[in-house]
Amino acid sequence: MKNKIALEEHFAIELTIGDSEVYARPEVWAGLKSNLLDFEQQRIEQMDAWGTEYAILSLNSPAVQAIPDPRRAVEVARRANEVLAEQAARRPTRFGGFAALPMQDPEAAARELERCVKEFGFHGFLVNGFSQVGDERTVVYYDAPRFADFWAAAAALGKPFYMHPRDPLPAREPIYDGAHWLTGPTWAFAVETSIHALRLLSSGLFDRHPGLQMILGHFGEGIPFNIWRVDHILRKGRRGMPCEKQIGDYLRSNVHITTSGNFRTPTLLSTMLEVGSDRIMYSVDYPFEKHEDAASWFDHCEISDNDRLKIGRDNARELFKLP
Ligand code: GRE
Ligand code: ZN
Repeated sequence: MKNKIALEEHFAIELTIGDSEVYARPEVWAGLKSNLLDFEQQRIEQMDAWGTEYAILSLNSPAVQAIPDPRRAVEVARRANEVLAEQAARRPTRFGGFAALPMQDPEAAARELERCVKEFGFHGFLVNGFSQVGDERTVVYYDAPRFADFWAAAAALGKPFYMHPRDPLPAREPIYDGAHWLTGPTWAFAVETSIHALRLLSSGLFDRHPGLQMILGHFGEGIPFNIWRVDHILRKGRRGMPCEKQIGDYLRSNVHITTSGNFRTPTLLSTMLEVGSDRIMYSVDYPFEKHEDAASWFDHCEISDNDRLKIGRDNARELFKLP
């Protein structure tokens, strides 16, 4: 399929590139680094070769979220967003942007988001999970009361946000001791990200802002496959949960799910059965994943061409109001 739109495509700047090194074997790091820093060579060649017309780019992980000093987090976010804005302005038909935000300072994050949307035309923001604030061991999740005004400002802009993975802090996750191969994208990303997403979905955030839309990658980080059980348990007793509806109701009205890094037809079909094809969108997760792997699967998987067009392109066009 030509003219696909992809939404979880990453870049880095010199200030953040180091964060990605732990995720690469030494022999592939030079290539990954060069792919993250590049905007005009292999990034475009790969998009062209595998039929991605337009990519919404976002900063690598965890980057700004792992900078405990709020002033420094603000600085790095601004710098990254300016680099992205410049690249998107040079190729407006190929690149759009998601803002990186210094969630360590919710007021500054709201101001930066507004600047990115109004001045740079960004399509929303992407956060790499929780933020460390003040010191390396103190973390905040965004269902905390201190984010109330931030969410009101974000919802007023009418743009979606992407909840993207990061690893849990080692100090908080002895569960991975002696099994480090399960950290990162193998499994820990999905655990960390699905819990954060479930926190937001069950917090009442989407009752206060019914138009707010959250995007989850990797086929929803496991949530679609367990949503029946989550709600089944909570139907027996809500255990103090403050939201008004069942979590699956928000999943079907406030969440969009992408194919990033999870190129598998049974998984796609199951997600279509759970949330419908209107809420699924193509993504690659470049350069951590290959366009070739994503497209050679997606372009030929056994779904109707109607659904392929929706998932590959039209759902994103509609969500982001693209021409
Ligand atoms: C990502 O940001 O999507 C990512 C990483 C590291 C490894 C794999 C991956 O940051 O998909
Ligand atoms: Zn990613």
